[in-house]
Amino acid sequence: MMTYQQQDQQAQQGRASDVLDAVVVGAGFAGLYMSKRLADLGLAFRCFEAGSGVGGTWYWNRYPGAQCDVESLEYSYSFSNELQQDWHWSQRFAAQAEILAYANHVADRFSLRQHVQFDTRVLAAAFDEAAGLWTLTLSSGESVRARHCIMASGNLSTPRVPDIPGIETFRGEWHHTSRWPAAGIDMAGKRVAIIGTGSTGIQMIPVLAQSAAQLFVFQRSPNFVVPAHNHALDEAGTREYKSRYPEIRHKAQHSQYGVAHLPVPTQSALQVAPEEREQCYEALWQQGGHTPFLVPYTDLLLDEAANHTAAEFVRRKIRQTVKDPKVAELLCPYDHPLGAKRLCAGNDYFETYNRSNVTLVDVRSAPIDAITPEGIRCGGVEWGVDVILFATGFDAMTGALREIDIVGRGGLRLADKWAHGPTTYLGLMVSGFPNLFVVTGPGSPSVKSNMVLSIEQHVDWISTCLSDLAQRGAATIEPDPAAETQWVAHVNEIADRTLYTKTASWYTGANVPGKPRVFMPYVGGIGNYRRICDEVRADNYRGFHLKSLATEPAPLAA
Ligand code: NA7
Repeated sequence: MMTYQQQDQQAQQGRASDVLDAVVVGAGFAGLYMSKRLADLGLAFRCFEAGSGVGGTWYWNRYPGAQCDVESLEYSYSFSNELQQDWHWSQRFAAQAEILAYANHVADRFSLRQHVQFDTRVLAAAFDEAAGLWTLTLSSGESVRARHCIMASGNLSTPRVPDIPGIETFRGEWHHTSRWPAAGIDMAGKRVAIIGTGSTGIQMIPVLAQSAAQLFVFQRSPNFVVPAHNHALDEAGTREYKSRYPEIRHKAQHSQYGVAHLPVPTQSALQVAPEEREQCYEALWQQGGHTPFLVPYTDLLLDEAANHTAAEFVRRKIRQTVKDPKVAELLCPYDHPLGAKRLCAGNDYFETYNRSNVTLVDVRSAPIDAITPEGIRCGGVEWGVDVILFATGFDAMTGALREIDIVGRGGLRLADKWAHGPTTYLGLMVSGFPNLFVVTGPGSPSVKSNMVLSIEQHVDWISTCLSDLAQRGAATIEPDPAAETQWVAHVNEIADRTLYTKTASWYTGANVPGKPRVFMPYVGGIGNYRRICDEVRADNYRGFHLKSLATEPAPLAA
């Protein structure tokens, strides 16, 4: 296809030849596949990545125990059959190092590294309405201009260290789990504190307990954890699975969560006899993994009484596993329905609290007052430690976009537009910000789905859209404000039927002080979502405005 550069030249609009067709921000799974598609289209583009390597989440989150909670054979690209047949996954749930190796393999296999400028953070992006171009300011001091700006900057890429007084006085070392030093941390013989018991803390705690002399777990809110039951994948099983990949991927792409192996529930948890329900939960507990536990019944995430049956089952498991009844009770979550916060998958998580070198510190009843030179002080008690690890989460979904000063049409700042919560059309684009695409943005299934498949779906949609724009000679695409408003209402309406919106979590922005409380992902199912995106495109980009190179509006669907 003819690139925009060529079209511009042909149109003799006198634009500078340094104008790119597109820039991609981030070289994680989204940025890599986006780069592949742009290269296939023959477009002129660059990808900018703050890290020194590819992999995004899996580049940054190298803390001990880091592991995916979606099965490896599903949490992988589907766009190349050769790739999915050739790559060998060793574990049911791959560990960080293996997923990072996979991302590097993909980068090499498809010659993607040449497009990426590493160690380069995008600081600002401003839209020049007259030229129809984005100008990006980079940490290297350079700036680049491009027709399209594609944010592949991730949903969980802005780490959050809580504002606890005294951190600068601490004599030991401290780290956020998502900024783990490349050389690792020697825990041997050390007194280690971990603050936070979300997915990250739950993965790390059992591993840390094996090397630290003493491990102090500072828990504010307990979480529901089901066993991962990770294991090595056997060759025959993998071969058989791979032989069915086309059918499996198709099923996943049209499912609720983007995971093919989950059964579709047919009955309410309240319709079945208690003994039968218990057997069902027990079987899921033995099977392991977090997603199956969310879907045995139709209403676990819709009805509090139904949810209570599963929550009670897990609380019973905690009490059976943890020997000290007081510790067991502290580990039992009561403040949210099971699954309304991310349901965690653990490896011997509750068992770890039976170790003599592990102490659970309840910072709900006695919050952390300060970090001192020697450790952490809670409710007047000082816990002396050598290392503090912050497993305190992320400014999720909007954080990475908020870190970039994004200015759209008429000087509109994205931060201002989103002051009361993110609004998008389809989670893909924002009105007032022409040609700015967000891969797995708020308002799309994103974190409530198998991220790799959702990334592929968005990247495919964006790539097709860019081809369509070029073919029509359209220079810009931008959502209509009314279409955006309707989409946001639709996302909220679906979310409001669930228990997600009744729970303070990072899905709702509740973990970041001052962040607006809005449930951000689309939970209507990734199959439905894909259908809607395809229909919008087939219906002549319904709800979008396309404008031609000559700045005249191109014919549009209403
Ligand atoms: P999460 O799930 O946001 O967990 C953060 C944890 O840190 C959570 O237990 C918080 O307790 C705790 N926290 C945060 N601030 C504080 C302070 N000031 N004091 C004590 N405890 C605190 O982040 P993760 O990294 O574990 O997981 C993020 C996602 O990554 C995960 O869901 C997967 O999708 C992958 P709180 O619950 O706020 O009381």
